[in-house]
Amino acid sequence: MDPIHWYPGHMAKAKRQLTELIKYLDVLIEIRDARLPLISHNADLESILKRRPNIIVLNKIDLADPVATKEWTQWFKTQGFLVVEVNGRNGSGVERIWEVLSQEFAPKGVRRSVRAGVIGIPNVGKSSILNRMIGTATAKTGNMPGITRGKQWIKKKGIEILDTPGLLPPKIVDQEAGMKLALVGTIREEIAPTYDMALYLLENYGEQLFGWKGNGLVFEDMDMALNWYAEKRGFRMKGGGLDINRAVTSLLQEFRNGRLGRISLELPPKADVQSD
Ligand SMILES: Nc1nc2c(ncn2[C@@H]2O[C@H](COP(=O)(O)OP(=O)(O)OP(=O)(O)O)[C@@H](O)[C@H]2O)c(=O)[nH]1
Ligand SMILES: [Mg+2]
Repeated sequence: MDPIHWYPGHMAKAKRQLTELIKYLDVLIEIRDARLPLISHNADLESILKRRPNIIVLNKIDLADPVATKEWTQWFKTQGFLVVEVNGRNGSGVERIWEVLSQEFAPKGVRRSVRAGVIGIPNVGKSSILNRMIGTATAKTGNMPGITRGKQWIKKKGIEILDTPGLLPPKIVDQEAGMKLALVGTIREEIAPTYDMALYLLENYGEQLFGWKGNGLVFEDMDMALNWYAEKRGFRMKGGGLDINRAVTSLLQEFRNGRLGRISLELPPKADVQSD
């Protein structure tokens, strides 16, 4: 299996940009993937993120196992975090972000508005959530002095949200984290090893997704499982052979859009032990 590479240069640049961004912010709204709540957080940036209070938003709950998501929310609360579950695609739960912001951070008296910004790794749903938040906001405010032109703040309930999200690079601690980040679509397509990802998915989640055993199916290896999937979907080339490239693409796509079911790729530390 080829390792997924991430270049240190990107991290240095991200650190600089984040340090610059948080100067203007009082609160950070960190979007994480509900299927990967810890792996979709970049621990290298902790020292910067810690400088501001934050709200953790678990997004894409429609794709995650609902039981696991409940456990995660509980786990984060126990750790003292403010946590909100949302579906950035249909907007459910997004109003709750405004509520938490205003309950926890709205200024008392005549102080200026509290400023918040959305941050997160690629493809985690930052823009979707921001658009939903903006959609329900009452007023837009103009450019702020000192901030790059073009950036706007959206105001509601005494809170101003920066309309541009901050991007965090994903942190790939090991091959497994890399695979999971790639599966949820956070790693650039060009460097994502799709064939290995498909095999990894089948190996670790195939039984859960397809219920092979119940159907009396046993595979010698995951290449055989991939053949089975190609056959099942009827992916054949002109000559009649199985179209494995198409199977790989389709499997990953079906996983990403939830067609194979709701599944979480990471469980809270305690539940991890219990499920063994
Ligand atoms: N199923 C599902 N899809 C979502 C949800 N939120 C966002 N998406 C989808 O995820 C993809 C990425 O969403 P974006 O809002 O563009 O994510 P982003 O973090 O702004 O991505 P970058 O700007 O590329 O880093 C899009 O296809 C969205 O439609 C969600 O809650 N559920
Ligand atoms: Mg975006």
